[in-house]
Amino acid sequence: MRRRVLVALLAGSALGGAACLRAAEQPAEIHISARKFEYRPNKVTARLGQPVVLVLTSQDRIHGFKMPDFGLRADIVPGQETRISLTPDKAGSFTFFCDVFCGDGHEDMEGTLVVEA
Ligand SMILES: [Cu+2]
Repeated sequence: MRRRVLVALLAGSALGGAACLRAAEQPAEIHISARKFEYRPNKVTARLGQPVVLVLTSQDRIHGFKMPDFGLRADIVPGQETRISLTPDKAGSFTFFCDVFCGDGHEDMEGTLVVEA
């Protein structure tokens, strides 16, 4: 019984379909896809004090993800998932942006995390 649940979870993860299998105590995943010169979605929402995992992927090349308000930064590499755990400890709107130069338009590559109280 226990083994069957584990197998189902592993299969779900491999397919990227973990959302429907998510156990209540696990942090919500926020998926963000990067490409020149945007994030999709470019506005995501979390709740104050509720753990989330940012799951970042790239469709074309290496991009960056930097969110100074929470001291976060990571590379987003094509073919990989970059997972960043975050438990927002303040409410408001916080900007994240690309800090790996990716061409003309790089400066406009940004998004917003809204943390609701
Ligand atoms: Cu860039």
